[in-house]
Amino acid sequence: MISTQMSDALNKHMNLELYSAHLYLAMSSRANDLGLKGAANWFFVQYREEMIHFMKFYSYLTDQGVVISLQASEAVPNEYNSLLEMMQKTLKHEQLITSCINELSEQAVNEKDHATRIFLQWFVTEQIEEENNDRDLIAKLKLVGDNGHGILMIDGEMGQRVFVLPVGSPLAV
Ligand code: OFO
Repeated sequence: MISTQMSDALNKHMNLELYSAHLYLAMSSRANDLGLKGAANWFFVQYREEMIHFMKFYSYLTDQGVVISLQASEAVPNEYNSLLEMMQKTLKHEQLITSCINELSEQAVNEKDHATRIFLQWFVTEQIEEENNDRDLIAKLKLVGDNGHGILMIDGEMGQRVFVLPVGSPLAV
Protein backbone atom coordinates (compact mmCIF):
# COMPACT_ATOMS: atom_id res chain seq x y z
CA MET A 1 0.00 0.00 0.00
CA ILE A 2 1.53 3.25 -1.12
CA SER A 3 -0.09 6.69 -1.15
CA THR A 4 -0.65 8.56 -4.39
CA GLN A 5 1.52 11.40 -3.10
CA MET A 6 4.38 8.99 -2.36
CA SER A 7 4.11 7.11 -5.66
CA ASP A 8 3.94 10.39 -7.60
CA ALA A 9 7.08 11.65 -5.84
CA LEU A 10 8.90 8.36 -6.52
CA ASN A 11 7.76 8.39 -10.14
CA LYS A 12 9.08 11.92 -10.54
CA HIS A 13 12.41 10.92 -9.05
CA MET A 14 12.58 7.83 -11.27
CA ASN A 15 12.54 10.18 -14.26
CA LEU A 16 15.35 12.20 -12.69
CA GLU A 17 17.47 9.03 -12.48
CA LEU A 18 16.89 8.55 -16.20
CA TYR A 19 17.98 12.15 -16.75
CA SER A 20 21.15 11.35 -14.76
CA ALA A 21 21.85 8.40 -17.06
CA HIS A 22 21.55 10.63 -20.12
CA LEU A 23 23.68 13.34 -18.52
CA TYR A 24 26.56 10.90 -17.96
CA LEU A 25 26.21 9.23 -21.35
CA ALA A 26 26.64 12.68 -22.94
CA MET A 27 29.67 13.31 -20.71
CA SER A 28 31.13 9.98 -21.86
CA SER A 29 30.81 11.11 -25.44
CA ARG A 30 32.37 14.50 -24.65
CA ALA A 31 35.28 12.89 -22.77
CA ASN A 32 35.89 10.65 -25.77
CA ASP A 33 35.96 13.73 -27.99
CA LEU A 34 38.55 15.34 -25.68
CA GLY A 35 40.79 12.26 -26.15
CA LEU A 36 40.11 11.02 -22.62
CA LYS A 37 39.19 7.38 -23.17
CA GLY A 38 39.50 6.50 -19.49
CA ALA A 39 37.10 9.25 -18.45
CA ALA A 40 34.77 8.17 -21.26
CA ASN A 41 34.76 4.70 -19.69
CA TRP A 42 34.17 6.15 -16.19
CA PHE A 43 31.14 8.12 -17.36
CA PHE A 44 29.82 5.14 -19.33
CA VAL A 45 29.98 3.02 -16.17
CA GLN A 46 28.19 5.87 -14.36
CA TYR A 47 25.51 5.83 -17.07
CA ARG A 48 24.98 2.11 -16.53
CA GLU A 49 24.74 2.60 -12.77
CA GLU A 50 22.10 5.29 -13.26
CA MET A 51 20.09 2.92 -15.44
CA ILE A 52 20.15 0.48 -12.52
CA HIS A 53 18.94 3.25 -10.20
CA PHE A 54 16.17 4.07 -12.67
CA MET A 55 15.16 0.41 -12.90
CA LYS A 56 15.16 0.04 -9.11
CA PHE A 57 12.51 2.76 -8.89
CA TYR A 58 10.63 1.25 -11.85
CA SER A 59 10.55 -2.21 -10.24
CA TYR A 60 9.63 -0.90 -6.81
CA LEU A 61 6.70 1.11 -8.17
CA THR A 62 5.58 -1.82 -10.34
CA ASP A 63 5.74 -4.16 -7.32
CA GLN A 64 3.56 -1.66 -5.45
CA GLY A 65 0.94 -1.88 -8.20
CA VAL A 66 1.69 1.55 -9.63
CA VAL A 67 1.48 2.18 -13.36
CA ILE A 68 4.59 4.18 -14.00
CA SER A 69 4.61 7.36 -16.01
CA LEU A 70 7.64 8.12 -18.16
CA GLN A 71 8.19 11.79 -18.83
CA ALA A 72 9.87 13.04 -21.98
CA SER A 73 13.55 13.31 -21.23
CA GLU A 74 14.96 16.82 -21.11
CA ALA A 75 17.93 17.56 -23.37
CA VAL A 76 21.20 17.25 -21.46
CA PRO A 77 24.21 19.54 -21.79
CA ASN A 78 27.22 18.17 -23.69
CA GLU A 79 29.53 21.19 -23.92
CA TYR A 80 32.37 20.94 -21.41
CA ASN A 81 35.85 22.38 -21.71
CA SER A 82 37.69 20.10 -19.31
CA LEU A 83 37.46 16.96 -17.24
CA LEU A 84 37.54 19.12 -14.09
CA GLU A 85 34.47 20.98 -15.29
CA MET A 86 32.68 17.69 -15.99
CA MET A 87 33.51 16.34 -12.53
CA GLN A 88 32.40 19.56 -10.84
CA LYS A 89 29.07 19.41 -12.71
CA THR A 90 28.79 15.74 -11.76
CA LEU A 91 29.27 16.50 -8.05
CA LYS A 92 26.73 19.33 -8.21
CA HIS A 93 24.21 17.02 -9.87
CA GLU A 94 24.81 14.27 -7.32
CA GLN A 95 24.29 16.75 -4.48
CA LEU A 96 20.92 17.59 -6.02
CA ILE A 97 20.07 13.86 -6.18
CA THR A 98 21.10 13.44 -2.54
CA SER A 99 18.77 16.22 -1.44
CA CYS A 100 15.92 14.67 -3.48
CA ILE A 101 16.52 11.25 -1.88
CA ASN A 102 16.55 12.90 1.55
CA GLU A 103 13.23 14.62 0.82
CA LEU A 104 11.70 11.36 -0.37
CA SER A 105 12.95 9.62 2.79
CA GLU A 106 11.46 12.36 4.93
CA GLN A 107 8.13 12.02 3.13
CA ALA A 108 8.17 8.23 3.68
CA VAL A 109 8.87 8.73 7.39
CA ASN A 110 6.09 11.33 7.70
CA GLU A 111 3.64 8.99 5.98
CA LYS A 112 4.82 6.03 8.12
CA ASP A 113 5.49 4.26 4.81
CA HIS A 114 8.16 1.87 6.11
CA ALA A 115 8.43 -0.13 2.89
CA THR A 116 9.40 2.99 0.95
CA ARG A 117 11.70 4.18 3.74
CA ILE A 118 13.55 0.84 3.61
CA PHE A 119 13.63 0.90 -0.21
CA LEU A 120 15.21 4.36 -0.13
CA GLN A 121 17.86 3.31 2.40
CA TRP A 122 19.98 1.78 -0.40
CA PHE A 123 20.01 5.13 -2.19
CA VAL A 124 20.92 7.07 0.95
CA THR A 125 24.08 4.95 1.26
CA GLU A 126 24.77 4.99 -2.48
CA GLN A 127 24.77 8.80 -2.54
CA ILE A 128 27.57 8.95 0.04
CA GLU A 129 29.74 6.86 -2.29
CA GLU A 130 28.74 8.84 -5.38
CA GLU A 131 29.67 12.20 -3.85
CA ASN A 132 32.84 10.83 -2.31
CA ASN A 133 34.10 9.44 -5.65
CA ASP A 134 33.45 12.78 -7.33
CA ARG A 135 35.21 14.77 -4.60
CA ASP A 136 38.29 12.50 -4.83
CA LEU A 137 38.57 13.01 -8.58
CA ILE A 138 38.05 16.78 -8.29
CA ALA A 139 40.82 16.99 -5.68
CA LYS A 140 43.23 15.04 -7.91
CA LEU A 141 42.34 17.12 -10.98
CA LYS A 142 42.94 20.33 -9.03
CA LEU A 143 46.32 19.03 -7.91
CA VAL A 144 47.51 18.39 -11.46
CA GLY A 145 45.96 21.56 -12.90
CA ASP A 146 46.79 21.93 -16.60
CA ASN A 147 49.58 19.37 -16.51
CA GLY A 148 48.76 17.04 -19.43
CA HIS A 149 50.79 14.15 -18.03
CA GLY A 150 48.90 14.39 -14.73
CA ILE A 151 45.53 14.49 -16.48
CA LEU A 152 46.45 11.42 -18.54
CA MET A 153 47.42 9.56 -15.35
CA ILE A 154 44.01 10.34 -13.86
CA ASP A 155 42.40 9.36 -17.15
CA GLY A 156 44.21 6.01 -16.95
CA GLU A 157 42.86 5.51 -13.44
CA MET A 158 39.33 6.33 -14.60
CA GLY A 159 39.73 3.74 -17.34
CA GLN A 160 40.02 1.03 -14.68
CA ARG A 161 36.47 1.53 -13.44
CA VAL A 162 34.36 -1.56 -14.00
CA PHE A 163 30.57 -1.79 -13.97
CA VAL A 164 29.31 -4.25 -11.38
CA LEU A 165 25.67 -5.27 -11.46
CA PRO A 166 24.48 -5.03 -7.83
CA VAL A 167 23.15 -8.31 -6.43
CA GLY A 168 19.39 -8.62 -6.92
CA SER A 169 19.22 -5.68 -9.31
CA PRO A 170 16.73 -5.50 -12.10
CA LEU A 171 18.59 -5.97 -15.38
CA ALA A 172 19.35 -2.81 -17.28
CA VAL A 173 21.49 -1.80 -20.22
FE1 OFO B 1 21.40 7.77 -9.23
O1 OFO B 1 22.75 8.56 -8.35
FE2 OFO B 1 23.57 9.61 -9.55
O2 OFO B 1 22.23 10.55 -10.18
